[in-house]
Amino acid sequence: MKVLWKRYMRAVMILLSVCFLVFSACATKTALDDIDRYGVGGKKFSDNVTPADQAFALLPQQLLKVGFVQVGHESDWRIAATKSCKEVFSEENGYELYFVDADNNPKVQVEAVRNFIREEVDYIVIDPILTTGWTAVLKEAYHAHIPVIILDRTIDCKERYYTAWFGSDFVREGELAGQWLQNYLNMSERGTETIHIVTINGTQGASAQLGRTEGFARYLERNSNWKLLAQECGDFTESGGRMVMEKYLNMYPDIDVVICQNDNEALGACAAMDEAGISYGTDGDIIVISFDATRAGLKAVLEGKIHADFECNPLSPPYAAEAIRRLEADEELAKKHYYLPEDCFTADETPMVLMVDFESKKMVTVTETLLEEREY
Ligand code: GYE
Repeated sequence: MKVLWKRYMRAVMILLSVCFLVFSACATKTALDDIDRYGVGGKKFSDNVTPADQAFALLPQQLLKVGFVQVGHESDWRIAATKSCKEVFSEENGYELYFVDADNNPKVQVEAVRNFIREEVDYIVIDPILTTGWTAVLKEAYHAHIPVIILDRTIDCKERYYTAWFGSDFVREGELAGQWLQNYLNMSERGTETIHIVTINGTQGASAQLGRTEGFARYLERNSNWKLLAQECGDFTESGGRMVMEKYLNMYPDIDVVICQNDNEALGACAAMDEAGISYGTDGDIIVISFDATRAGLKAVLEGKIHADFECNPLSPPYAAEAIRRLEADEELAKKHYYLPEDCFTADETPMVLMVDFESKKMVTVTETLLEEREY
């Protein structure tokens, strides 16, 4: 209702201004003479453009207020997502952006959303830290008639309380990693050997952590020779990855595989192995698997430090902007949930073809050119 009222008031204001400008145009004739056949900034109007159209073009554009609450700045992936958000929701593009970096604190996220509601923003965009804790505040946004768009991680909340979600299939990412490892071990004739695995998990309770763990666990179940020694949280950070790996290296002398739930954790784990003098990577003893496929991660793939990297696309803000554009034009969104396109990477020159849920996916070979052209 409030949204409709705001739109109604905006339309009335625009109509009044147009009437005023058209009236002045007719009265003085000179005001619009210069733009008779040319719009603002020299843009040519077509011959049948009316004075009202020309007057409309002169009106200041009203900015759409968008409140965006980000997880934090824990990883390269996150920094790429924030950059994309700021580029997309710029003043130039017609937005007034209220941006909050929650520094990985779920309470700050909920408070930020409450402030957005108080500020009466037009849209709220949330990249949630955790799946839980959203229902109450999203109900408030719903009753204030502010559409909410969720990006990246998912939330546990009734679907009616948000308009759309754009992100990744985290379970599938975990499954792809599991299948890659299974094929790789078979190809290296280690398919029946006992394989000792450690994992460095992302932030506990984030859907990216839950999904990747669940997907990989399906392959742990299928391969009874795989032994999961430990899984601890590295919080999606480089320092977290390094700390957990240092601990693992002290506790387990026989690690075969380390699964890092993002590139920054993987880079931290590599640093810990370098320091301990442990060999890893394509020419070493420990197999390293990672997620995200940021430029830093793919560089480590090219250097042979990381064996396989499973992409997670951070560029969801343009999708949120497109959703907002459609909502502003009173168009329906075709779906509630949208998955972003993603690839899997190795340095192999003859890349493996993975098959999950009857869908095949050819892995992409990382090259110098690919790195140079990578957006994030
Ligand atoms: O993998 C990690 C980031 O939610 C998918 O969060 C995202 C994860 C991503 O910090 O690097």
